[in-house]
Amino acid sequence: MEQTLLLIKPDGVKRQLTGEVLARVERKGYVMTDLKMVMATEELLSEHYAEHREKPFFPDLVTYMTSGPIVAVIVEGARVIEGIRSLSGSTEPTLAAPGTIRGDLGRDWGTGQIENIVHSSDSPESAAREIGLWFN
Ligand code: YYY
Ligand code: MG
Repeated sequence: MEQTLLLIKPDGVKRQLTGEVLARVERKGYVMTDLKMVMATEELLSEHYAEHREKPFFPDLVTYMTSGPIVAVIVEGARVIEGIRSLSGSTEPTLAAPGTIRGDLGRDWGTGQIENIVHSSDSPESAAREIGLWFN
């Protein structure tokens, strides 16, 4: 069965949205096969966000992602990679469709840094790589 990595980012954990996010995942019929709370390191984030390492927003992204604990979850189900991306919604909370996690719950604080509650793997290759990184 297909697996994907879901992260509830520090803003989601701080705002006590962990249960809300996981409830949506469970109601959709997906199964959590592993879950833990972790503090991310810059080294882990450099690997996780390898494609963004050279982007101008990367330092602020690291500050955001290390601002508190993250809940990391392996989610399993048929077409779960596409499914969790779809439940998550598009990157910017302001533009994410209502009904999605980011669209319903994401805030735009006007600070420049996008805080969008969740990360989800975007392809089978990313899912395998990211599950390996966060769960060894
Ligand atoms: O996959 P997804 O999380 O929807 O977006 P990406 O374009 O891969 O960016 C990863 C992560 O980086 C995004 O969730 C917030 C942050 N980010 C940012 O802070 N500023 C940007 N201009 C683009 C992305
Ligand atoms: Mg991405």
